[in-house]
Amino acid sequence: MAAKKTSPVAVVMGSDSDLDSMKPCIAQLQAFGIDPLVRVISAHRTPDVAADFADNAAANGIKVIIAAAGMAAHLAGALAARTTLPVIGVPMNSGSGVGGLDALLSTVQMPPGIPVATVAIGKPGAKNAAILAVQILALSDSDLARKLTDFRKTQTEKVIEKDKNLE
Ligand code: RP5
Repeated sequence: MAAKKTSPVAVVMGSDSDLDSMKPCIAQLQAFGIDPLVRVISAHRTPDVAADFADNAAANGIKVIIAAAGMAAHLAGALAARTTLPVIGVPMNSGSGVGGLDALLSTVQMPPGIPVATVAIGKPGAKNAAILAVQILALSDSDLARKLTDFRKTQTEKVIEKDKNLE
């Protein structure tokens, strides 16, 4: 039997239809040298799998969970309810006609006591979820902290360069 993949970061999405929006998240994590555990788990369609995943996440070596879902997006909250690991929620624009606002409100409006760190809708949020996960891990990982500093420096240099190109 193949060994179960382990990673400090899990990227969970409610449907494979969310994968395209979550590619920037996976790519950004990989750019920091993190190969995430990627799963499709639905709070509504596979609630038992979601519960089992959250219950065992910490024991399986996961340190941060990134959860993406669209429409009535309960995945991040449902996972956060069953683990004390930090959960980052990414609202998806599922094409429901309201541009992801449904998922944004469903993800961000957690009751006091069970936080979900909610990022922007879609691809921009997906990228930020990865960076936020790295920032959390970097608190106890000096190598990642160095990579974050470099990432910010490069980002700043790129914007200054773009500004120069307009002159
Ligand atoms: C949510 O419903 C998923 O996260 C997805 O954004 C949306 C639509 O899912 P599919 O019908 O495309 O599987 O649970």
